[in-house]
Amino acid sequence: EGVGPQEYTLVKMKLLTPYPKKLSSFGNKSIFLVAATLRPETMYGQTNCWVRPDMKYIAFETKNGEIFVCTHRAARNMAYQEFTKAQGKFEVLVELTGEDLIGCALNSALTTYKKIYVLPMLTIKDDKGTGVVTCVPSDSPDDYAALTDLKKKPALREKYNISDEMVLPFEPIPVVDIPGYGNLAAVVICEQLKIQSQNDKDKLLEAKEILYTKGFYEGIMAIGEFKGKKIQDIKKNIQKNLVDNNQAVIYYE
Ligand code: A2H
Repeated sequence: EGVGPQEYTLVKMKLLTPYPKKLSSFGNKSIFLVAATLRPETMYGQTNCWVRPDMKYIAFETKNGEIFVCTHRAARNMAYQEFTKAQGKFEVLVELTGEDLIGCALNSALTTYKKIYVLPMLTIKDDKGTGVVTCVPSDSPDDYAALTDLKKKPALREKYNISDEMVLPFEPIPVVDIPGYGNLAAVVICEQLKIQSQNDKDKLLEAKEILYTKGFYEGIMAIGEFKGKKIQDIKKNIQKNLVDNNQAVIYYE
């Protein structure tokens, strides 16, 4: 980790109705699960949203009248970054756990999948980002490993009441071409390192380090309006387009 604050892109994943019980009081307000990412250029490859089943989340209202769902910690940080009406202030409208959100349907920007689902990831940290993570299995080894766990283990799906339709149809989408790894780099590296599950901590760390640097310095877009361009040159453009279209916001911590 460097000095100074880390910039994240918060992707606004729009919850579809009917809202789950705990959020039903919001009626026709827009509700977003806000996912912190360092890789906005990979959003074309989102297959689902991750939350941690046992972790606590809250809902609060932004100054634009939208409802954001994230950890209490992230909401407080956002309140100091002009997300709310009064500096540093926000009201906890609802408290819920990841488990309350699992199985909900969402729309997210750029991805080819029209409707994606909230699924459990057991390794989400409570002291980083928003506690909501968007899944891009083509480019994130953690995401590919966690999605593969759910696909391979019917008992894990059953435990969280996840139907096959929420998981099995969602395949990694080629988004970034990395010389030597191809356009599904996370899949390739998980196979090369023989990563068995989302709990393979050391190997996942190694996989992430390799891909993160390579992806940035050598990656080329394989999809979308910047297809054929280097990631380095267009990462900021994709982030800006998302923000300008009200599909993402910038957040620091
Ligand atoms: B990244 P850093 Cl395609 N717990 O987004 C665990 N992981 C979290 C998290 C949390 N609380 N909050 C965010 N993250 C993930 C995309 C992506 C990411 C790709 C490739 C690599 C990658 C799609 N998931 O991250 O510790 C989010 O996943 C590799 C590091 O702040 C976020 O970016 O450096 C990244 O980790 C932030 O991690």
